[in-house]
Parts: sequence; C-alpha cells; structure tokens
Amino acid sequence: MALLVTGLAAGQLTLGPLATAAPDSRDARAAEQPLPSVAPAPREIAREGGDAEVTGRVAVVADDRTDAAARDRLVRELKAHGADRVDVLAPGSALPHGQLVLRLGPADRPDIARALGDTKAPDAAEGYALRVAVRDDDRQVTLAGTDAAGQFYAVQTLRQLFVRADGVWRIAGARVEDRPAMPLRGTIEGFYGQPWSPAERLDQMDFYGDVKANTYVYAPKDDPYHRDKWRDPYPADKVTELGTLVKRADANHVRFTFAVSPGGSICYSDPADRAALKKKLQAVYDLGVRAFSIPLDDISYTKWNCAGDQTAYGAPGRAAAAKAQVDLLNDVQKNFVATHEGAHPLQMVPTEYGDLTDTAYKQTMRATLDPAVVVMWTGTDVVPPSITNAQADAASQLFGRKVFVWDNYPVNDYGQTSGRLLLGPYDKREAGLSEHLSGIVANPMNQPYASKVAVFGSASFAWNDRAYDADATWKQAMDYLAGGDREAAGALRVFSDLEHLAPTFGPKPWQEQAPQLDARIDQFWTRWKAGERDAAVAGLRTYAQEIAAAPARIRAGSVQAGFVTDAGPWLDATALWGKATVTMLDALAARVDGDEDRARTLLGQARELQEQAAAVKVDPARNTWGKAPVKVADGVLDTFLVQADMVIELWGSADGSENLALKGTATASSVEQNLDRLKAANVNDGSNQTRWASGYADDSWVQIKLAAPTKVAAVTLAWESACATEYRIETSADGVHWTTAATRTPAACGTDVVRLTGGEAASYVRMQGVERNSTWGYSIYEMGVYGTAV
Ligand code: LOG
Repeated sequence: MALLVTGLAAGQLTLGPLATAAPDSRDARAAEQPLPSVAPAPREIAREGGDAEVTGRVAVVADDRTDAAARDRLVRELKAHGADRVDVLAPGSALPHGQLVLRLGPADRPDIARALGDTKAPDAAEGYALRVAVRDDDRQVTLAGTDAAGQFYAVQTLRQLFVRADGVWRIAGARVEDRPAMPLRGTIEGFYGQPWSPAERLDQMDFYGDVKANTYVYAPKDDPYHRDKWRDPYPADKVTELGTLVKRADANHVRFTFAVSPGGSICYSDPADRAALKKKLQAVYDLGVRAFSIPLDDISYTKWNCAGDQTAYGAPGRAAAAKAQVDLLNDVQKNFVATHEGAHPLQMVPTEYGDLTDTAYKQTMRATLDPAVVVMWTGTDVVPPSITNAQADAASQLFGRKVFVWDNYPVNDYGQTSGRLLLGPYDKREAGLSEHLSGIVANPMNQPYASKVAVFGSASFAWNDRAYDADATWKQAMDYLAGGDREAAGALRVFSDLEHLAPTFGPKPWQEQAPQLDARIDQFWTRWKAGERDAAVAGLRTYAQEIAAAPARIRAGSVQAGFVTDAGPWLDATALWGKATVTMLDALAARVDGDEDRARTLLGQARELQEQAAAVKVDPARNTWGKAPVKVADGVLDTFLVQADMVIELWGSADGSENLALKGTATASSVEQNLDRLKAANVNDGSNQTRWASGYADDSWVQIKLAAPTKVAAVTLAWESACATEYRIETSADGVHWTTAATRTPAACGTDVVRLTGGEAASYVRMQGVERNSTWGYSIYEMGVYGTAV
C-alpha cells in the first residue's frame, strides 16, 4: 500500500493552528500508534498526529450539499461511539469550543477545502479525503467527497477509525486520500435456486454500502419474471417490494441494476417483443432504477425462437445469433437508455461468456455492438481457477471494450458444490486487473449472509486491487461479521477453514480444503512418527477443541444472526466432527498410556460421533442440490480420523496408520472414454485432485494389488459426485478367486470407511460396483487400504 506523508515533518504542513499536538499530551502518544485496519484498503492512508476524543456533545457541519445518507450514518456512528448529542450546524456558524467538530460535504465547500489543507480528495468519481486534526482541546475532522458517494465513503472509512482506551472513544489521527480502482463493484444475484428474500436483499444493500460496493445486479435465474415469464409485468406486490429495495440501494449509494433475460423465448426481429422488453424496463425506471442489463447467458444460440428471425438474420449460427442480439441491444441502448434521463450504459451478458476463443459470435459483437454497452465475462471455464491480467486483456480485446467480470465465486448452485458453503478468501485474482476491467461483481451463494465472507473480499479487491491481501481481508471479513467480538471472529476463522474448498466445474478445486487444519494434522504426524506422541496429541487436541467449540461461540450472539441461520447445518456438523476428533485424540492418548480398554471405548465413541456428523444434511429448499449431506473439511478431517482409528485398531503393527494402497498397483475393469486423466492409477496416487472414472456399466470395478499379503482392517473410498448406490468390497489372495468382505448401499456420495473384521490375508482388494447413482460411471478420487502385512 502506498503510504502518504510518512515521515512528513509537521512544519511542512501549512494548516494554521491545527498542525501539531502538544508534545506530552496523550494524543501525542497516540500519534505513535498504528492506525486501525481499514477495509477496503484505502489508496493512501497515514497517521497524522494524535487521536481526536469523541466529546459528549459533537458538532457536525453540513448543508444541503451534504449527502443525506452520509450525514445520517455519521450521526449514527458518533452516537454509537460516545457522543450523547450531535448538533448539525450550517457552515459559517459559530463553533462551540472544546467539542469535537466534523465537517462533511463536497471537497470544494470553502470551510472543507480550508480544513483539508494539502490533503486532497482525488479528482475521480467516488473519491474522498479525510483528515483528523487535533491540537489540545481543538479537535477537527474533515470528511470531503469528490461527489456524494465519496462523502458516504469518507464516513465508511471514519467508522473504522474509532478506537477505545480507558473508557473513552477517539477517532484515530488519520489522513486519507482514496478512490476506487474499478468503477463497478458489488454482486450479481445471478444464481439458480431459491432467490434471496426481500429482507435478505435489504440487508445486503447495507452491507454493500459498508464495503464501498456500488453495484447490485438483480438477475435471479429462478425469478420467473426475470427469465421464463420475462414478457409479463411484475405483479403489484413485487413492484412494491422492488421499489423498497431500490430506495435502500440508493441510500447506500448502490446502483440497483435491473436485469431481464429474454433469450429463452424472444423473437429478436419482432417489434412486439422489443416493445414488451422496453415496457418491462420502463416499469422499473418509474420506480427509480437507472441501470439495466440484458443477460443472454445459458441459452441456445443455434436455434431461433421464431421463423421471422430466420428471415431477418439467416440460418442459425454464432454470427447470426450475435447479429440478432446486437440488433436488440443497440436498439435498447439507443432508444431506451439514451432517451431516459440519468440512465447508465446498458449491460449485457454474452452467450459466450466464459472463454477466450475468437469466434464469429465475438467478431460480430466487437464490430457491431454499440461501444456504450458494457459486456460481462466470467473468466475462463465459467468458474475460473484464477483471473490474470493477460486473460482479462485478451477478453477485453475480444469484445472490443473493457469487460465487466461476473465472478462465479462464491456461488454454490452447481453439482460440485453439493453440501458446501464456500467460506474461503476471495483469491487468485491478479493485482493490476483494474487496468483491464470495468469492474467485478461476485455471483453469491443461495445463502446471502454466508456469502459476505467472499463478497467482502471481492469488493475490497475491486476497490484497490493493488493493495489487496487475500488472507488479511478474509480476517477483516470475520471481524466484520462478528461485530468486532474477537473470540467470535476467531471461531469464525476456525469454522471457515473447514469450508475453504472452492470447486470448479471440473474435478479439480481452485481452493484447497482446510489449509489450517491440514497443516496441523501434518505437524501431528511428524511428531507422532518422531516418537513425540504426547506432544502430537496435545498439539492437535487444542485445535480440535477449538473446532468443537466454534459453533457455540458463533451462535453466542455477536455474529450476524443471518450468518448463523445460513450456516446452521454446517455448524451442527462441525460441533460433531470437532467432538469426534477430540475423542479420537483421547483414545490415542489412552492407547499411548497403555490403557487398552479406555482406548477401545473412546474409539467406539469417536466412530459413533463421526457417523452422526456425516448424517447431518442441508435444508433442500435453499439450494439446487436438494437434500445433501453437509461437507466439513472433507478429504482432510475424515482421512485423519481413519488413520488415527487404524493406529489404534492395528496397534503394535509397524505402520498401522499407513495407507497401503499407495504402495500397491491399481487396475480397473474400464476407464471412462479411455481418458488418461481418468486412469485407474489415479485412485491410489494420494491425491484428491485426481480421480478414476469407469465406463458406464453397473458392474465396473477398480482394484489394488498390494505389495504384500495383508490382513485388511479397513478400506476407504472417496467418491466423486458419480458414485455407487450399491457396491461390494471384495478381497482375493490370487486375483482370481474373490470373497465378499462387505456390501454397502450409501445414501449419498461422500467418503466411505468400510471396516473389515476377520478374514484371511489378501493380496488384492476390489471395489465391485453393483449399481450406479447416475448415467455416468463410478468416479473415485482415492481408495485407501489399511491393515497389517503378514
Ligand atoms: C450461469 C450462472 C450460474 C453459474 C454457476 C453465468 C454467466 N451464468 O454456467 O447463472 O450461477 O454458471 O452455476 C452459469 O455464469 N452458467
């Protein structure tokens, strides 16, 4: 982050009597303290002198050029931070002596310009400057906006500068010059599944204001009036609802952007359809909406919806589709947007929104689409593993304008997200993207409050991509959600680590699962194998207790209630997984102590708790995947628990916890389409990033030939979303004659642990499929085999 005026001598500022604090005052001591962290990171922020005490009575100097939302928020924040009474005075009024005085308004208001000194509000939309100046009991704070939004953002920064010491609130002595890097920042409610409720949306508007996001695109796929019934007007109650929402957006300087998706049924060349579309836009214009979008994603562009389009644009195809779409969009831009006062440039989502291949569609778009129209793009592969400057630049070249990113994170409406909340940081977007993009909106989860973790990050990135720190911002998001309660914020961090995995449309996630926990488990095994067993158990046990306790802390009251509701089933499961882990570690400790009975009892309890944890399911109405088991640190915690279980189960054998499959050889009845990336050897390569997939037959199998004959104690199978509804675990000494060791009929795809009892030594272990859950084959990330070599 660029630091302003670091080491600037007081004498260099020509600020009259306010320039310095008396050297021995407590404010001067505060001048040595670091500033509180502010999110999004301001472009330039530095300490300047001491902190300004919030006096019992406070004066706010404002006039009719002061943004009303900014003023109201300022008053509210002052009252929440020590002021009993706030007087709003006109500029030029006599100012009370000894009181804290805050000036709020446009940067060119004379009293504000004077008080700012050489601190300048950037000459850019939404820019602002903030200055705290203290000398003895003269305390002045100046909040100056380049425009109304800038004033509001100055207050949003000020709100984060309150510090409390010795029972007194103060405003940290800061000097800030700030403006956004990207013009468009926020979210697009663009997911499939249950749209957000009116109350949830109102809450989101306030949240966007808090994180300096200025855009909310209303595009819920399953609002019938948005897509399927796009021609129909909204019923009266919906109109009222939208009107309330638009007002709340305005009050937060959020541009409510109304989207209508006609692509599924529109006849592009039909004047009646064009009129219906404009009528739909007019109805929301009348409510105060000034931003519009026509998304044309997820439609077929290789068929027309009417014969007239064939006549008008020729045989269907990429170029013809683009021609028809451009015709419509240019018409709306020219004959609706441009003729409606205050309307922002039209936005659109192309049908080719997720790649970088030049096609006749994109050629037509860049050559003929009105340059005023804003084009969205999702990054490569729809759910991109990362977005680089080179990619964004290429997309902007392809569409002939800076693209507007529709970021499919943290959306959880597709199969790979089944059972998941996506609570990892907003990450892997390259610094510098602001030079290539017109903005970023995140497509959130069906769970609005839980989405705030990621959206806090994406809004921060869009505000200041060059200063963005994914991990630090992730922690700031937890502090925000916990309302400043440090213990609750800590619990949120522990919990969110267990929901860190972010899938892509393919099998390989772009964010790994539970990195914090994974590192601690690694440390456990390093110590355990070095013979430091007590230290290994004690170290991990502390963290397991934090996991077990996190849900209750999150539910204790400080964390936003909506988050607690959204996360309900995951919190339930986490408490159980945490308890299972603590109990498993106690079982290990007992076994280390030689107390075999106690170890057995605890092991049984740990298994029971795991079963309960794995049985927790999500509410089907909220998402697109129906009733699904919730995932908690999957692939990390479940693996650890199996290995710990096997250490106890196979106590005394040299390496009870070793997964013997890793040293074996995998073969299979078939491989899906003979693809090398789905080969059998992927099932025992130790990686949950690769998988084996079979051909499309129920009796497909995969087997491991072990390095030595083994008395098998357990087999683990980490299934992908194509799994078996029935399968057998079979063992064999010779690979010819097989014995059924267990039969399983799982209710859902996940990680199965199949414990085997008795039996003879086997050299081969096989998953023999009986019935598939889908028309795909069987798909397994990893097959593990645990036992004792004989
Ligand atoms: C949809 C979007 C959906 C997302 C994730 C775009 C432009 N459209 O593949 O509505 O939420 O994927 O499933 C999409 O991303 N299409």
